[in-house]
Amino acid sequence: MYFNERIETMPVNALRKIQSEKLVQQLQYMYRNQPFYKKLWDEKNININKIKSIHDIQLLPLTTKDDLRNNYPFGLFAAPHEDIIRIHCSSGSTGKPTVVGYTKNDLDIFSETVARSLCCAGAKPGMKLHNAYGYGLFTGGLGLHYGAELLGMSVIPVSGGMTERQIMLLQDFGAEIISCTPSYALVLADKIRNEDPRLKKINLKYAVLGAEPWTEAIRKEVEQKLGVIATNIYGLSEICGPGISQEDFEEKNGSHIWEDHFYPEVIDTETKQPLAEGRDGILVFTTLTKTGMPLMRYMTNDICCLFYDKASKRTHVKMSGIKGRHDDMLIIRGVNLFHTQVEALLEHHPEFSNNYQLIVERENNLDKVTVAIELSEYIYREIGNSIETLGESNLYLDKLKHGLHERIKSNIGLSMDIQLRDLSSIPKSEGGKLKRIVDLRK
Ligand code: DLL
Repeated sequence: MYFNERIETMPVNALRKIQSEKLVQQLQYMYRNQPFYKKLWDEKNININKIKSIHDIQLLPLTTKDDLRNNYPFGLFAAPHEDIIRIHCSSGSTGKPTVVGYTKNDLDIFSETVARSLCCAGAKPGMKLHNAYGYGLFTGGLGLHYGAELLGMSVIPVSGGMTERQIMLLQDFGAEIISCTPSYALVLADKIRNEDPRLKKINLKYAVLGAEPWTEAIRKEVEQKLGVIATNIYGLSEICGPGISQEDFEEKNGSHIWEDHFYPEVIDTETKQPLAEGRDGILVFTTLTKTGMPLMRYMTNDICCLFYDKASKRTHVKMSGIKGRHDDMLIIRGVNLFHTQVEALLEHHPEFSNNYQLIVERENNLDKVTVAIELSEYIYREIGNSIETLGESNLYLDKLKHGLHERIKSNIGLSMDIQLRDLSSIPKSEGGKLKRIVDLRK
């Protein structure tokens, strides 16, 4: 039931003591090894020696995704390069990703917190995990993989896609637990139910779902269609990866944050001041034990609230589901996407104007993005007429569309439909501003 019972059920006061001790050590380590933080704290006249308790953390400035971007790729690494034994990335808001370096110490923490999360989700040593999170730069695949191995499970590292093969493996290998995004769980469920309505050949009991926001309605649907208990796993690569927090399979009312490693706060979106339990705001994390790339008060931009659940088996604070974003990041089929990433790919392509819009829809339980983009003026010399008049079947326009589709796919990893539009045809809102994202999902 627990992976680390002593820590997971530790009284909150004892947890605070550990957090304070770890914070003091982490601050000293960061000051010595991360020139970015040394400069920041020196400039703000912050004497880290005066910070003795976790309650003093609010004296320290916040870290943002911009800070990571400005230090791309390795500027925030605290350990020497020979000690960085793995690198992961997630989407940045421009063409460049956000980079995270892990030491052996960090990967041990990563595996431990994922092992705790899997237990919390219902897993036991000896069970099989069908891991359908993507393996690669994304932290989902490898993160779940090593945590499950540490717990003593056998891992089936299927990764994403190839749905038919996934179903065959689920039927033949009899995995009890699946990990994937909630939207992919629904895709699998629908396919399985078409062939095997009574789930006779499927042995799944639990689903560990995350990497994108989901709702109670989706939980019900996955549970009913796959015959599982579905719980939420949350995380972000900047702080570690999946398993920063996890829901208990019997409680299903918020995810425990493993606070002895990741200290959470929720701050007001305007004042950036800490909010009390139960109030929604921006989730902020401090790593207390990392050595590869520790971060102090990192703004995740995820909106949620924190609360202590006295009726829970574990003492660690819970977070609600993610209720939105404070920035304009989209999550499409588990891939984080900023519209500015598409914008960066339009540079040096004078055929396109700067007027573009991402239209997000849901089709068969999967998100679909269409890029509507206006052509630039000079193109009309090539095609001689408006797109409206030419219609769809124009070789030159087809080539343009195909080129952009391929550029987006190979840079961002998502296949998007391209809709070419005539100049000034995308409606602007009041004030002449073009709405970059039109989200038509429910
Ligand atoms: O998505 C890590 C992960 C992998 C979590 C597998 C869970 C399972 P990133 O690619 O860095 O890392 O994206 C992090 O995804 O800030 C949230 O906006 C969103 N996110 C992650 N988990 C959840 C969740 C991984 N359970 C960003 N609910 C985060 C809602 C989630 N949003």
